[in-house]
Amino acid sequence: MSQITIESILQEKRLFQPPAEFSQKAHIKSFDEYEELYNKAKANPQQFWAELAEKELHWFQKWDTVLDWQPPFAKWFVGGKINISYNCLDRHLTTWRKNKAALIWEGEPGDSRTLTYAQLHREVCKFANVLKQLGVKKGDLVGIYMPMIPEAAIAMLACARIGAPHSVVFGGFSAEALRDRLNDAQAKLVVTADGGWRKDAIVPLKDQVDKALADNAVPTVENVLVVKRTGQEVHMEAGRDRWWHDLEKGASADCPAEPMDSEDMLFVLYTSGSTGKPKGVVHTTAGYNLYTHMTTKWIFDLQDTDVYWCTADVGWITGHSYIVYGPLSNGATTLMYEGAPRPSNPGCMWDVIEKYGVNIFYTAPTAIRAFIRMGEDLPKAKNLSSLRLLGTVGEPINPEAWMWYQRVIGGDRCPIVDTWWQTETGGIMITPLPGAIPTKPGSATRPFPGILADVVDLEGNPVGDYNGGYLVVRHPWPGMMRTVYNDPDRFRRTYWEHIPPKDGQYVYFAGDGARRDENGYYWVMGRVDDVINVAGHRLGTMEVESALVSHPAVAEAAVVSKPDEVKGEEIVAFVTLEGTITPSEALNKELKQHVVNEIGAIARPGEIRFTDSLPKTRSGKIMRRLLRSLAAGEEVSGDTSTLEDRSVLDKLREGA
Ligand code: 6R9
Repeated sequence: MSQITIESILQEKRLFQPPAEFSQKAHIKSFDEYEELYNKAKANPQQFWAELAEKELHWFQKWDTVLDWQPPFAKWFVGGKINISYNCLDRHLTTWRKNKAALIWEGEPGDSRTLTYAQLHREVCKFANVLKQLGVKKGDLVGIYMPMIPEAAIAMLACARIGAPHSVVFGGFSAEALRDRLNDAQAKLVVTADGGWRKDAIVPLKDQVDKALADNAVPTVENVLVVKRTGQEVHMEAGRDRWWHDLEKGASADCPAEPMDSEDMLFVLYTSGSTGKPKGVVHTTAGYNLYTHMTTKWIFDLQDTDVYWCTADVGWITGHSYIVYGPLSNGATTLMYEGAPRPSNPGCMWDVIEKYGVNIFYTAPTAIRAFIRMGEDLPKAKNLSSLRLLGTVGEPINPEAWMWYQRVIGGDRCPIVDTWWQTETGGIMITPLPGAIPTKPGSATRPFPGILADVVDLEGNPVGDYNGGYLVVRHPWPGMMRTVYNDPDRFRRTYWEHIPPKDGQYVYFAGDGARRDENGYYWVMGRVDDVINVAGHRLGTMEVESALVSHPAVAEAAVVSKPDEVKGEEIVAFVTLEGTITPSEALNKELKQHVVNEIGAIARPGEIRFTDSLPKTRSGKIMRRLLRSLAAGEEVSGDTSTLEDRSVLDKLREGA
């Protein structure tokens, strides 16, 4: 859970006005202007979005119906024809932006590349033709498992260009996790690289793909395309695997963008939920294009000369919406960085800002906390004066980390946008508009125009100011997820029926706890379900438990989190062992590694505690609340009367 408590809200009186100089040049210049937009959108959301869609995007054919809402299924801009790759590339070529830098890339070993809009367009067209040659057709799904190199963005845009939905799997996921996702998505082709650089070492991506596809484990995959990045030896399976550069050489650079229906699927992105396997979050074309376009424009206040840098990985939604689609749709210069702070270069982020004169910097609280630990000297040794706006995303930010970010990185001159949103929402939902909305450290402030947020109890009643409750959204918005891939029932249950609809009014349940203060500012407290947030990465406790239980020595596992200074939360697993197996240090290590093999390094438990039994209710449910207290080293408080066997708790305490 977040470090932000009700006390910190009540005590947090610091308020920072947008600097006048910033506001004068901003797209949205004052609080009044924000309120006007907000009220206009609230009065008639459909008209609000339709006007922007007309003005801001290119359409092959205009829509007939702005919104078709059959709760919980929404369709936006029905009847329209559009292509997001066209909006991100082609339309800029007839303007002065043709030779503007679209993508600046910096590799971890220090190599770099810049692609102008014309060059990026050419690369995307060529790769789209490669896909076509290999038989990829409109509607076929392409898996992308890549390091942070330009080809990742090129592959995404090429898929969008020909109407092949993509499913990007984060390069830090294991072969097993990759296999599950490719299977669920029924991928026809996989795009990968021999490897990628991560903290001075090579991540062997192609080896992982080989493992994932071994023994025909993903029968739908026909081809694997491999980018040569690191140059190490890799196995190439005859008839299946091909080098990107070999095929690209002969490909034509002429590939008109396919006019897509507004509601054609653009991508599936897997994310963790509280139960079962990861969900395939489905986003479609037109609404997602409009929503990421508008949020990027107004929240990052993009100006034509800006260099904009979002430090996320393209394997997450933040990379999709705010490295690739949102910035490029706006004709911005987006920076992509392969590296991360590492012992050989802890100050590398500040080097990149200085080298390229970055103006807008968007990162995560866990990164900011790590920067704080590394000390002020590193950023202070660099020239960061190009920065004019800072952003954060991924988890609640502690007010003191916010203050540090503002002072040390922002030089007390840059507004901070603390942006709350989710894989499911497609784009940012609650956020300051930097020239318009005064900020309070730790608050994501106000809903974006067109977003009707609220805080309610489990029956759906508004809880009023200051009271904790569940964060919900009351009206559909263009960037919202459309369904869970192949599982519309799960979509309905998870997001729309958790809080029962009242008088036919459905509300979107985000899974976060929140409070609203007297200024209408939102304070997001963290997840209210069994989703944990380790270093900004979403993990379901169930996923980690399933991974542990899949080890032959484990009988039962219960996973909770405890607060961690840098990562936000850390995984603590309580494990009971099979039959005669006895706990040992070696087994402890082996189980941690087993979780890494099953899911990836992001899920490595910080701590595994062996126990004889787990605390359960009479109906057999594991009482995680108790385990959470134990893991955090707190006194177990609250009601324990439903515990079946009280001695379990005493034993666990003794073992701690
Ligand atoms: C974009 C992204 C979503 C969950 C979300 C919430 C947490 C994200 C936040 C935040 C407080 C913020 N979260 N941004 N909490 N303040 N500014 O991170 O998507 O990976 O799907 O995670 O992250 O708990 O529900 P995703």
